[in-house]
Amino acid sequence: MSLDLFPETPAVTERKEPLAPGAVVLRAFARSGERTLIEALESVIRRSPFRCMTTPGGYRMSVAMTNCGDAGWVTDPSGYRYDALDPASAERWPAMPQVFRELAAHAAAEAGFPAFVPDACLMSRYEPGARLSLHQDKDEQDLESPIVSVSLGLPAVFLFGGQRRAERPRRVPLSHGDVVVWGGPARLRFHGVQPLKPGHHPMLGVCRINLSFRKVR
Ligand code: MD6
Ligand code: FE
Repeated sequence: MSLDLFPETPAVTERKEPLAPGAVVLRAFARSGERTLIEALESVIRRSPFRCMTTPGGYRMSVAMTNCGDAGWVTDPSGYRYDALDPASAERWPAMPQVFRELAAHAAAEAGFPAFVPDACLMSRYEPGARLSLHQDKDEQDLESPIVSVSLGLPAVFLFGGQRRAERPRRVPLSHGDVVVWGGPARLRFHGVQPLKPGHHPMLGVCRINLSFRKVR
């Protein structure tokens, strides 16, 4: 019999959970670097703050977004696009912090996608009630590279669907520090986020933040 007098807290144990061919959840993967990650996040949003964008259909998104890296995803009544400039400042998006790039590359490698070099990080802030309806991430020229999606702050239910919108999605609870990677045969799967439940996170307060890394060009 082995006596484990000092078991690790389950919440900080890293584990890998397969979701589908080409898709995996890396539990607690971003926990060890959380402080530097949040400091880097704060420096980005000082220059390019979160803002609620408008969809081409004229709806104001409940999720507030910003970007860092060479290309930033924007939506406005004229459509969706990647743009090198932040429309709010007419300046380039903030550079992608090194800790962001390293985390994304390391997570992708862990998921079986070596040599991932993201050029865009789409940052999303969810307040209670905010949601993201089922969609595909398909505005990128490079569909060979995976999506690396980092969850911080309040927990959420991620919806991971199939290649068709009509396929019933799996409900995947995500907590602070969890990373989801999907690529290869899973790259164009539909996915979304259920309305955020109220709560308070000790580091980020009343919100969830998602970092979504891509290679756009
Ligand atoms: C998530 N986010 O927040 C998943 N997609 O867990 C996304 O799928 C996403 O945050 C496109 C743009 C921004 C996003
Ligand atoms: Fe997405």
